[in-house]
Amino acid sequence: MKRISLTQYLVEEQRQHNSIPAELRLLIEVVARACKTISHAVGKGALGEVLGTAETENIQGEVQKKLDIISNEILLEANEWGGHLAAMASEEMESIHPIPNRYPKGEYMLLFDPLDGSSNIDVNVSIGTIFSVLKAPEGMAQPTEADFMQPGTQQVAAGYAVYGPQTMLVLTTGNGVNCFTLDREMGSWVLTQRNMQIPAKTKEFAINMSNARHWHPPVKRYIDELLAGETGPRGTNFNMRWIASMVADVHRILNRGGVFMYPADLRDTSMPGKLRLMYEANPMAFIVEQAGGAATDGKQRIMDIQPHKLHQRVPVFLGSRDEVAVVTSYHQA
Ligand code: AHM
Ligand code: MG
Repeated sequence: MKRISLTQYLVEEQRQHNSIPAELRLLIEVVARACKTISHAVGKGALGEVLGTAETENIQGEVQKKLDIISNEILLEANEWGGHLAAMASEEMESIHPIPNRYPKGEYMLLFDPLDGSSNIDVNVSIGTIFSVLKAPEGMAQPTEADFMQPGTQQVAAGYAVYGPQTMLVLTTGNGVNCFTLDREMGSWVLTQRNMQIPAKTKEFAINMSNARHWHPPVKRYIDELLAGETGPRGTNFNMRWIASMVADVHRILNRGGVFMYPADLRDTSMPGKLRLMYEANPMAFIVEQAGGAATDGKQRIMDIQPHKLHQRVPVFLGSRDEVAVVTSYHQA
């Protein structure tokens, strides 16, 4: 088998479709390199003294794990000096991270959830890194938080790395979705799946069932119908999976279909859902749509949402097109 590296893929993509300018290519390569470093830290586990809780909380008041902080640092340091970025924003930092004045600035802005699925770190279950790339407004000396308030449709690239039995990088630049596997011995990313496609139909769903008593009626109706099986209104049996790492759940759905849900619920109307629009929902929505799936917040396409703050949360329904359409239609009824 002829091996195509991430670098070769990006160069050829640029030649054929002119879709990846040199600066964006550098950005993607730097992020991929940082993910390699994070993968290495994750793989060391207790031997690298990276497990357990740090003494700090992040902006959303969540206790940070050591690996949350380490991964955040790795991504910041890797991306600061290359000249490809104007600013960064992270789920783990209260405000945006401007590029220090000692370095040249570029035209892109990078957003990331450095380590998604934190509750799985210490139990050796798959976790990941999610990232999203926006363009900085032209002529800006120093981007502000307001410059990040762009809907997901403005993303020029998005991806995630999943740290599981294998480390993989899934990437879109708006021209389909491709998957690279980390060759741990060689230290290189090798193209292993081209043009991933999510089947439109599925019989598998993913939701945290322990929140069922808090759900709004449309979600309750939808899940009740799936659970009713072949004698219910859907006339078929559905299976359930919930890994509690969005990256791993989405990766399964990209490979064999399914619908992933993290809805808002009755507990707190001021905090709709758990997942964050800018670091989780938007990049995953971009990837899922590029693979032929759909992503809504129950009412509208996630990528059409106009953000109003950096750490905004949204309800998420994404995956196989037909199922996302059903659960979304129940919210409209
Ligand atoms: P995190 O970014 O703090 O790790 O939280 C996001 C994660 C998602 O990866 C996952 O889908 C969800 O939280 C799991 O939530 P729950 O613990 O309610 O099942
Ligand atoms: Mg997360």
